[in-house]
Amino acid sequence: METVSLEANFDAKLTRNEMIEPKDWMPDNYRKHLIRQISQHAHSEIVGMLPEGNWITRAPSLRAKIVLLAKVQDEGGHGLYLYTAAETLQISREELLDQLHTGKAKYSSIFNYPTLTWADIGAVGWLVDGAAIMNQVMLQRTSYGPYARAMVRICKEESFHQRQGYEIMCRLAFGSQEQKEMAQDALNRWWWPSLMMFGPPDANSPNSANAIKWKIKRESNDQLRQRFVNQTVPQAEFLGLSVPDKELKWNDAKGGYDFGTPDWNEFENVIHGNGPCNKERLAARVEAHDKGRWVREAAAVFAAKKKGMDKAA
Ligand code: FAQ
Repeated sequence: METVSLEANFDAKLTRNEMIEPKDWMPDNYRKHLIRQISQHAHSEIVGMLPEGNWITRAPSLRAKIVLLAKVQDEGGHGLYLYTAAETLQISREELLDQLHTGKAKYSSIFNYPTLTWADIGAVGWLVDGAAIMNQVMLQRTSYGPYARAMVRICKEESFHQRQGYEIMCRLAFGSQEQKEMAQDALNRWWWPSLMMFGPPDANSPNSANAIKWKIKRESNDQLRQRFVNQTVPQAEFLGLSVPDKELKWNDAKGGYDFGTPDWNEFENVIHGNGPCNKERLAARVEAHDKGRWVREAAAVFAAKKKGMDKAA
């Protein structure tokens, strides 16, 4: 088929809201856009295990430890689904990981902030997973089949993650004065970075036009950020905590909250490698990858031997 009719066919599929599958023809820029977004998303899940993993040995009860362990393992699983989805776009796992380890590929800005207290684990579950779900619900209807199907599974687990975080916040906010102060301090530090997770304002988002045109993103960065604020402020009120934003106020006319502007200079710094924990996070991933080399080699040798034995049988 001629490229023109291939492209017309691709556009028609998008118009009919049909999914694009790995064997379908797709424009090269669509493929590259997806590799960028899906791999960034996968890296975020894997790097996102680090700030929470930091607290597994210090969880305040056996129950809290088991729940956190399960959550962190889920994040690892999400990373694997997403790497697999990205691999269907003609790029290898090695190449994707190399892009992360050399700093060529980004991962979510949020994971470059430290988890200083147990309340931070509550805030990460409540706010970070809350923001992640807000973004990922629309991605269940993204136009690329393997990505959309991965998101369906991921969203189910993220809901549990958000609830476990809110449960920790409830315990602290309704606990002793000192615990309530810890919860407030965590909210103060995680609020603005959570708003930054949605990406730059629409007017400064270079990838959004194509993402919307190709139905990769169904809603814009600002729309999702607004919905997150509308949903989360009443949850903070229920906890008796105050959102650290002097400009926050309900706006009847728009049926949502007005809120202040995140520090976009800080955001730019963080996504360009200069946040509080960027170097530590990347070094931890590179070290884990190097230390896991013997496992990958042993698995490859075992798989090759098994293939040989199966052939001989
Ligand atoms: N951090 O033109 P846009 C989770 C970059 S999963 C870092 O608006 P786009 C689960 C962007 O890449 C969290 N970089 O880009 C969990 C681009 O640079 P590039 C991850 C960011 O793609 C919870 C440039 O800025 N979720 O948390 C960020 O249209 C707890 C211009 O931006 C996803 O990845 C940022 N926040 O929109 C795990 C969801 N924002 O690539 C463990 C899928 C923007 O051109 C514990 N991704 N940039 O060099 C998306 O929906 C989109 O990619 C956005 C960005 C919304 C993140």
